[in-house]
This record gives sequence, structure tokens and C-alpha cells, in this order.
Amino acid sequence: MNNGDMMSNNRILRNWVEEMAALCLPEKIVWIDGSDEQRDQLRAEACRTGEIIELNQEILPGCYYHRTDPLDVARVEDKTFICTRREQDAGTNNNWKNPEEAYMEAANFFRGSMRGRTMYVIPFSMGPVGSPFSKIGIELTDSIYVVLNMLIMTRAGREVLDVLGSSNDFTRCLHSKADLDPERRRILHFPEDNTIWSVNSGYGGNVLLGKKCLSLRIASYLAKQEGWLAEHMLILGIEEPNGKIDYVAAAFPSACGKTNLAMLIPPEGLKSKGYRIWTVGDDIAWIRPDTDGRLWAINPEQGFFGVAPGTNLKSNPNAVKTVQANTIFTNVVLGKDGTVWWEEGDGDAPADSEDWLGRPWHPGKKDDKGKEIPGAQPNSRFTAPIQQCPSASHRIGHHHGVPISAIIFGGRRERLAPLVYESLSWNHGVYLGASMASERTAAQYGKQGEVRRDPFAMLPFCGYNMADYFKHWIQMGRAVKNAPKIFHVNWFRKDDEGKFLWPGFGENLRVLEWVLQRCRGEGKAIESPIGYLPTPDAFDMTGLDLPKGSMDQLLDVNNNDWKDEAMSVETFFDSLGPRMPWEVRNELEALKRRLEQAK
Ligand code: OXD
Ligand code: MN
Repeated sequence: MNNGDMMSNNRILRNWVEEMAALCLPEKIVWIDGSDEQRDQLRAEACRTGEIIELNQEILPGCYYHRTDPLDVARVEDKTFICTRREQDAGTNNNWKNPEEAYMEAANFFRGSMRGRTMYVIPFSMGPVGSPFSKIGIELTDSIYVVLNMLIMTRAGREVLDVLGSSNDFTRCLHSKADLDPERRRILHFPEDNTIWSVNSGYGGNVLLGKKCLSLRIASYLAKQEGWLAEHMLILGIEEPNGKIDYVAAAFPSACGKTNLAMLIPPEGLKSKGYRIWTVGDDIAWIRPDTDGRLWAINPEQGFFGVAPGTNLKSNPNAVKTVQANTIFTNVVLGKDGTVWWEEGDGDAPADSEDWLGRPWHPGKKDDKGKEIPGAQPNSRFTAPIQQCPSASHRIGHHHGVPISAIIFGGRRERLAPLVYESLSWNHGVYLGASMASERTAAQYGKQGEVRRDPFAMLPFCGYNMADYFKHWIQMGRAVKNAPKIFHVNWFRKDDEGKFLWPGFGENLRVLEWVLQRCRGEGKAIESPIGYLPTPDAFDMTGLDLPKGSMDQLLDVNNNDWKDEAMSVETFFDSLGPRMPWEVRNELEALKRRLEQAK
């Protein structure tokens, strides 16, 4: 069966599908039309083969469960490549392969990889279908799990082909699970050909090609050519009682609570002010200058692919509510009663359950060495429609997205960075993004406390030379008349006893409130060597009693620590090669001077 005849007259597209089918040799080709009927058939088929398991439909309607291969549970940065003709265009931030060699090697892995399987053709739009902000991709895959996830994460189906018409302007995305051999796993990006090839993986981040691969790596390259920004940022709206909504975009390295911030619930103490929070996106923002001289942003996705462990009614009640229906759970604990559970979730684990590897499991189960065995894989995930989020913004489907008032960068710094500070200028703001860093937590492999630079949270996702990316940010500032202000936040500062100084979660709204005041030319601040700092009385602290002295500690800037930081940033900039823009280097020099002058 090949329902392509009914789906598309686009010769270029059909020729490419045929060419890829001739390589992968599927038994049949099925085009995804986006209908509920076809989705239901695919679910039923995947349940028959065991690729997914139907969960308890009374408790979790429309929800399914999937396990990946045990050796295929996360993005594989060492197998991820940017394949540009010239190595320096990929930059020191990327693994590089020569495009011809990369195609040749991977073609060997794809050859015959879909024998006896179906090749699904998924036309998808990143961004609202037909919006001038949006990009079209076509993913070919031999995985129903991928199809079902793409139907949640993207706008997929026939209407995308209608918008594409006879155009050649689409990202060619080829995926095959092949035999999941980790040695022959490759996630290849060919920005100069608008093409992605992913082989030998079935894990979301490597195979839902609309997400990191298209919306960040390929899109960042396109954005540089076309004069916009593709960013690893959440977007949220803060509505005041008078109905005015201000939108902010924010980038954080992993393990900084990005999804939680995107769905924040105002704290009790600020409730009387009547704020409402609207979630536009939790992971990716595409940002463009508009005719009003402002930057406008869309979330190109329409679903969440979130980390399950740690998601609970305290950390993120909106996420918990979002995943009660129509959700795919991957690698979490599976109860015999068809429910799911994960570490630091809500309630007790189901009495009779299996861990993510399918072994009988109970909480507290220990291995031979007496070490506790987690039931859910630490990177286990939920895939859920954004519209189910109680705080979902009504502007998610808007063709022009939302105007951005503030851009926020963040990091996890136990000692160095104050709770919040504001950049002195756009270029200084770009420096803040370029020097972003987090300290390794106990949960991460490696030396605890070690500082890892992750500029703009884009280190694994920038599809070209990071130094050129910084330059592009500098240029974007020149291109817009009313650029947003840029801030840096740190929710993770600790006192001398190692206790967090700031409660985080919903209380972060107090910081956002100050950020928006600053955008309006209000909000109390003093100038410091690192930027504008709030005065200790700048926040509305109604209903939040911090121990005496905490606010001073939260806002403290230690010049010596910052001088060390400047040295460390300089070493990092040197590692990015000779294309580092002088504007960003100048910001570093200016910071050093200000620190020197302040003594
Ligand atoms: C993600 C990531 O999965 O950033 O969003 O790794
Ligand atoms: Mn992400």
C-alpha cells in the first residue's frame, strides 16, 4: 500500500521519498494524514506488536507506555554531527564530518534497514501551519512510536502538504531504528542541504527530528541566513489584573527547572495582585524582528517532551494535570493496573509494578551491592499536548506569536551569581548569554561543583560555529529598534551551610515582577560592576519571610569571585576559536575594568 497518490503531487517530495525507500527497502510506505482514524489504527498496531502498551483507559484515557532499548535512553552528543563543507563553519562547539563521507557511511547503515517494515511519511509544520514564522519538515521513519510522538509534538498531516504545494522548501528528515546498534548510531545534520539523517536510535531526542535536530540545529543555521533567532528557550506570559500580558523568553542549562518556570503558579502572597501565567512553550522559541521594531516569538512545537522524575504536584502541578490524558510515557515505572509512576512523583508507587527495564520492581528494591534501584530511568519522559496544560496560552496557535519584553538567561551557581541582575546594554546581554554556566549537581556524572559553560543553553544545539552565533546575536540587537532587555537569574544560590537561600518555584514570580518593572523603566536598582542589581527592597515580598540577611546574601557580588569568573570565561572564549566577535570580547574587557575599578 502507498497512499502517497492521495496525499501529494509534489514531484520533488515524491522523488525524494522514492529515493530514500530505494535505499531503506521498506515493505510499504504509509503517508501520515493527521486523522484520528489513522492514529488509532497505528496505536492498535503498535499495541499488537508490543511497541507500545495501552495504559488504564479509565484512569489515563488516551495514554500509552513505551520502553526504549536499555542502551538508547538519551541524546548522544558524541554521535551527533554537523556536516558542513568547511570544518570551521561547524565550529569547535560541534562534532564535524565531511558531508560526502557522512552520507556514505550512514547510507551503509540505512541500506535495507526497513526490510519487512513500513516507512511512514510524516509531513509536519514547526509553528502554526501556514505561518510566515513556520518551517515544514518531512520525516521518514520506520517507528510507529516516532509517528505517535510527532503527532503530539508537531502539527502533522495533510494540511501541511497543502501549504507546501510544489515547493522544495522543506527539511528532509530520514530516520530508521535499523538494529539500534549504539556503535552505528549517527545523528547527522546537513545544514547546507536542509537535511537530517538519524539512524540506530529510538530515543526521542535523537529521533523526533522536528525537535532538537530541526527546530534548533537546522533552524539556528537558517535563522542566521534569514535574520532571526532559533533558541533553546521557554516562553511565558505574565498577565496583570488589567489584562495586559507581557511575555518573556528564558534560556537555562539542563536541571534548572525550565519546564517548571514555563508553567509557574503565582505564590499565595502575590495572589491578591491577580497575576495569571500563560505558558507558550517550555523548550524552544523562534524569535523574529517585526515591523513594530520588537522581537516576536513562537513556540514551534505543540507538545511537551518532559522529564518525568521530579515532576509532582509541588514542583509542577500544571505538568501533572497535563499528563492525565493523551500522553505517551517512556521508560517510567509501569503498574500492573496500567498506571505509571516515577521517582519524586506523587503518591506511592503501584503495589505491583515493573521498572523501566520490565523487571518486577518495588520501591526500595536494592541491587546485590545494596544500592537502591530506581524504577524509572532518570531521563524517562512524558509526551503530552500543550493544549492540555491548564496554563496553556491562547496565543500558541497565533501566526505571529507574542512580543517579547524580556530575555532571561540563567544558571545554577551556588556562590557566584546574584538572584537577578540586568544587563547594561544589548551587547552586554549577549555577553551574559555567551558566558552562561552551571555547576554540576550530584545527579550528574563528573566532578560535583565543576563549572560547565553552556552559552545560551545552546552548546549541544547550535548548528554552526558558536562564535558566529554570538556575532549573529550582536547583529540582531542592531536590527531591532525596541529590543527586549536582557537579564540573568540564579535560583540556586546557597548560604555557608549549603542551604538554598531562595525558595524558587512559584516564588520566582517576584523576580519576574521586578524584571517587567525594569522593562517599563520602573523597579529599584543600583549599578554594579556586573550590571544593574535590584535593591534589597525592590521585590514585593508579601507572604514570604526570608531569614534576616538572606536578601543581602542573594544579591551579593563578590569582586574577587567575579574576577576569577572573568578569567574562566576568557579561557572558554579562547576555546571557541578565532571567529569570536570583538563586541563580546570587549564586553569581557569592560567587565574586568569595572571589577578593577570597584576594587
Ligand atoms: C531536552 C533537552 O530534552 O534539552 O529538552 O535535553
Ligand atoms: Mn531542551
